[in-house]
This record gives sequence, structure tokens and C-alpha cells, in this order.
Amino acid sequence: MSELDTIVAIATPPGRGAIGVVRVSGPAAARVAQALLGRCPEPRHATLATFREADGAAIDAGLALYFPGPQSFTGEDSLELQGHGGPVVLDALVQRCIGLGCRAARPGEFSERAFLNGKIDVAQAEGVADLIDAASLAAARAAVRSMQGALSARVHTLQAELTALRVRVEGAIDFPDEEVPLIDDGDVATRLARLRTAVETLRNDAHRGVRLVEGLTVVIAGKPNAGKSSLLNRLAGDDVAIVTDLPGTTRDLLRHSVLEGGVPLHLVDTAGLRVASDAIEAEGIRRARAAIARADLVLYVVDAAHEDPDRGAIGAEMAALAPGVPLTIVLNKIDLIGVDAHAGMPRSDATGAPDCIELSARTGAGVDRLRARLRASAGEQSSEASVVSARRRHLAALERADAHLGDADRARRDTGAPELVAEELRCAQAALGEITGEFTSEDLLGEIFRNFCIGK
Ligand SMILES: Nc1nc2c(ncn2[C@@H]2O[C@H](COP(=O)(O)OP(=O)(O)OP(=O)(O)O)[C@@H](O)[C@H]2O)c(=O)[nH]1
Ligand SMILES: [Mg+2]
Repeated sequence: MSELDTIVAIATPPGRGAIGVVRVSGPAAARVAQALLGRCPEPRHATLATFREADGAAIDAGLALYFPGPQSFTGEDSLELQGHGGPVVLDALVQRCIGLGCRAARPGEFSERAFLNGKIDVAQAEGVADLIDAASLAAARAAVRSMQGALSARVHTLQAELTALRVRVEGAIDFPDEEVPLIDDGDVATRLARLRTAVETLRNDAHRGVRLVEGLTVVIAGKPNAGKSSLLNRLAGDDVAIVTDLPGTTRDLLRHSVLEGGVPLHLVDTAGLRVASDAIEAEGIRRARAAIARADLVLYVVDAAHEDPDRGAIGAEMAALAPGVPLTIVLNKIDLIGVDAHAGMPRSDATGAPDCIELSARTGAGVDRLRARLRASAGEQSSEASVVSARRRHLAALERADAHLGDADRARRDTGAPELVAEELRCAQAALGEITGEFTSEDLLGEIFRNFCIGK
């Protein structure tokens, strides 16, 4: 890729619309404006103009905006043409720009140039893409925070603390003959502990941000015949799973995704938990337990017509499988026990016990309450101002940074050798740098921007 060519793309979605925007960025932007409009618009002033072919024929008329670099999104000279949003006219405009020496932009190339010119870092560019893709208001809010640099700022704070720590530790390497202990142990230990806590906090917030984009995994668990598959079918609004009155019907994990309040929910139906009667069921139950352990939320279904559940015991059983994962007990089959219009009221008698929703998967009574509960859990984890939109790769980088900090701490304790501690700190800093793109390989950068849309 030549940094010096000029790129062009349609920035509005394909199809017909009131307005269509064509974007040009690169050194030829002013020359393109001159040829296309007869003059280059005054910088940053909306200018009414006719967009013309080489022979003078009008392609369209609309607003033209010229942004001389570096005061533009990409940091380069840029031209924005706001014409009418028809596919033919927009294509004609792009062809005309190509005729004037522009090249059709690759997906994400405008953002990539903004990154290469230091206008935004990679985490911010990803925030822009996440904002465009946001499926809920909460996801959009988190994306705006990342786009405006909230995630990057927190990474920079960690970087600054790491730099200060490295200065101390590396200082000890330079004076190997000193009699004093090489590392002022107490100070380094305190700073390391503080850093690890900060990385952990950011990891938690980033994790919630990832879930906003990727959705929540909701695992439906319980004893055989409780009505788990019936509940999946009810929530899916479709006959997804086999339902029979034979206990042990479901063996495999069955996945189905729905949108609830704009947040994707990945529902997982599981085999009933009991002592297995054969090898197939045993494997099903093993998979059910593994799914529960990875859940973001567990719905534990109980056949209320046949059982008065011990909520404390269920809470303890699920907590052992999936520590810290929220649990809702679903009292199913209330149609059989004549529970009336109060169906679905969350019960809140025993304090500390998991919340409980009464419903009938067969009739649908009370299911709205459950949906409201699911929306709440999807929303409550996201409305806080600390949640930033984040990607798996950010989480992985934070995990690596944390592991290196852990190794640094161990090296400090076990050997006290400043070289070893310094090396781990350097690695931790490099891992953090991947989030903002400081230390990201070109391949990975290409991969990140390729997933953006054209014209962005
Ligand atoms: N009356 C009534 N019957 C229900 C309700 N929900 C499920 N059932 C019945 O209960 C039986 C078991 O339902 P399933 O959905 O297969 O239960 P499951 O928990 O998936 O069972 P396994 O896959 O064997 O673990 C079926 O006969 C269903 O029709 C309900 O709300 N009311
Ligand atoms: Mg089932």
C-alpha cells in the first residue's frame, strides 16, 4: 500500500436514500474537488455545488465539504460529497473520482489511515465499528466511551504506572555492585499489587463490554422432566428441542440464540441432572455441567407440580459448578397447581436465596416475567459508566499482562533478580500496548481493519 495514494468510497449504506455520501481522502483531494466542482470549497464550510463529469455533464448537485489535513478524520486532506442517495448516481461519482486518480478504498481503510496518522488508536477505531454495529442502546453507550478513548485512557494509566515501576527495577540492574538490596522489595511489591488490581478491574469492565457485543450465554439446567426443553422452545418461539414425558430426553447440548432487548441471548438446553442410567446420558450430564460452568446466567428449572424445591440447596449446587454466576430458579408447570394471575411474580421470601420465577412453559403464563428478568440481567451489567465496549483480543491482552505481572511478582519473591522482574514487566507492557495498537503486528492490524465496513 502506498501511503500517498488517494482513496474513495461510498460511506452511506447501499440502496436508495435521501442522501448519499462519498468520501475521498489523500493528497489529491483538493485536485479532485477542483476538477469535480470547478473549485475547491473553503475548508470546513458546507458548499453547494454541482458534481460534474469530465465533459461537464452534471452527475448530481449537493453539498461539498473540504477538510485539509491534519484537521480531518484521517489526518489527510479529505473531501466529502453529500449527494442524493441512489446507487447509480453514487457509483457514477465514485467512478469519476477513480477517473481523477483515486483508488477504491478497502474496508476500514479510512479508519486505518486515521490510526496510521495518529488521529485515533486501534481501541478507539474498534469503538467506532462497535458503535455502528451496536444492537442495543447500552452497547452503543459503551462503544461511544471506547471511541472517545475511555478504554485507551485506562490502558495509558496502567502503562504509565508500569513505566515508573520499570524505571525503578531497571535502575537496580545498572548498579549490580551496590551492597544495598537490588530491589526495594516492599515498594515494588506494593506497586505490583496495585497494578494487578487495576488490571483486574479493567478486565472485569472489558469482559462486560465483550458480553454486550457477543451476548449472554443463558444455560437452562435442572432435573430430568422439569420442562427445560419446553422452556427453550417457549423462549425461542419455535419447536427447537424434542419434548417428551420420558425423563432423560435431552442428552446433547442444544443451542439457540434470540434477541432480548437488543442483546443477543444464547440459550443452551441441557441434559437433566441425575445419576445417569447409561454412558450416553453420563456424557450428556458431563456436558451439561461444563455448560453451566461457562454460563453468564443459569436458569434452574423445577417441576413445581411435583416438587417444593430447597432453594438454598439448589443455590449451593449451582454455586459449586459455576461460582459467581447469577442464578434464577424457574418454578415450572404452574398450570398444574392452579397458580393464578400472579404467575411469574418473582418471589423474594428467603433472603439470600436465588430469585424465583413461577411460570408455565406449556401455557406461556409468567414467561414475560422471565423475559423481563433476562433483559434486566443483560442491561444491568452494561449501564454502568465504567463499561467500555471491548473485544476478545483486548481481554486476551489483559490476561497476558496479568500473567506477566504475576510472574514478575514471583520472580521478585523467589529470586529477587531485577533482570527477571524487569523482563516480565516489559512483556506486561507490550501486552497492554497491543490494545491501543502501539505494539500490534501489522498482520493483526490488517485483520482488525478488514472487518470494518467500506467507507469507514
Ligand atoms: N403441564 C405442564 N407440562 C409441562 C410444562 N412444561 C413441560 N411439561 C411437560 O413435562 C414433560 C417434560 O418436558 P421437557 O421439556 O421434555 O423436560 P426436560 O426438562 O427437557 O426433560 P429432560 O430433557 O428429560 O431432562 C413433557 O411431557 C412436557 O410436556 C408445563 O409448563 N406444564
Ligand atoms: Mg429436555
